[in-house]
Amino acid sequence: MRLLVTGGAGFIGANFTHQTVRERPDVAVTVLDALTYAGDRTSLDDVADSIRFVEGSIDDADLVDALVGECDVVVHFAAESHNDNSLDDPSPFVRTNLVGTFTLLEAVRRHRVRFHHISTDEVYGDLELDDPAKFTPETPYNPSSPYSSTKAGSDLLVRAWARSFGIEATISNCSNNYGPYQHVEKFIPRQVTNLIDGVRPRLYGAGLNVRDWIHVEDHNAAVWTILDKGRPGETYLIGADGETSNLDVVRALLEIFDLDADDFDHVADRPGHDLRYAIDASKVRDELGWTPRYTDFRAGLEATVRWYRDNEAWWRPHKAAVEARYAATGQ
Ligand code: NAD
Ligand code: TDX
Repeated sequence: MRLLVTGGAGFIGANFTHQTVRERPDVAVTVLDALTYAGDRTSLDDVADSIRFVEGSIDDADLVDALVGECDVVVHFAAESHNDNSLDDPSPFVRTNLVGTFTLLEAVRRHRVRFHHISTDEVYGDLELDDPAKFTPETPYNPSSPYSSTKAGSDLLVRAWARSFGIEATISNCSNNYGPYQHVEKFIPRQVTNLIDGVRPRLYGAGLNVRDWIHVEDHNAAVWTILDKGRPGETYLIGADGETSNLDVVRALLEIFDLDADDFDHVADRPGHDLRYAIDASKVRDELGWTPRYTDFRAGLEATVRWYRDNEAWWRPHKAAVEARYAATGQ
């Protein structure tokens, strides 16, 4: 199989590329990545000899047409992915998440290759803390931020291209990922690297917001399950029953660092901050037989802390710029 992975120098895409090289020796991987501030070529150092890397943007129609024409399957991770950045400047989100996805879909339509679109649970908006409900594939779309609205728009483009043009596409909407190679702008790596630097963790608002954490290896294993067994035209929700409040995540990290449970600061809340996400993953579990392996969140956090301790050379170059951006919003 010739596989085109967009966004393979980012967090989830790099882990997906590692997993694919490790477990699927029959797959020839080409990574297309624009190496934005969030992309890091060194995340692929360990597999550099086993893949082809192309630096370029998914909204470059000629480049995308040529690369899609040479592959059998596209897995589309590339996106602007950070909510806080989307509140500061939505324009790259529209360009990459909407126009970039459109550009890929047009190439897929011309070349009739299989397409898997990576999306997020944030397209469904948020849930109340005490609501027993979880997101299902039938939950109406109700995105809150420029990020999640552009992801929602990209999902709708994929659905329309599948229905109107008959492209062979699947979509997965996953909950919050954690693990190695996650950019230090994101919640868990930001607090871990702050703690390594002796800086107190920063909680937006009261910290009661709930995220449904899944290890990135489990997300990517589910993506492979969908590539192997998923039905064209279908949407699959991926999650591992990992609902945890931000406050509890910070308290767990403080314990791992042997610090007092109150050694953190409350900072300005995110405007429009989604309260709670929760995924009902029964379709991918029951119909396709996927099960998560990293179900001990505390053990996963400890392993992630070890990874950031052991890989300071990877994250250190990004840390100061990220903190300068947060300082500007009092966060
Ligand atoms: P990331 O920001 O770490 O990586 C994004 C990658 O895309 C980077 O390598 C970047 O250089 C690349 N990129 C950005 N614009 C591009 C463009 N125009 N052309 C080519 N490459 C471009 O993001 P991530 O956390 O790895 O997320 C990957 C995908 O998974 C996204 O589609 C995101 O919406 C989705 N997702 C993420 C999570 C999560 O918790 N991180 C959860 C569910 C879904
Ligand atoms: O310093 C912080 N303090 C804090 O309390 C940061 C950076 C975040 N937070 C909060 C905001 C959220 O409630 O932590 C939670 C997680 O924040 P992010 O890591 O920014 O993730 P989130 O906004 O939930 O979105 C993530 O999951 C869904 C990814 O970034 C998206 O790409 C994915 O679609």
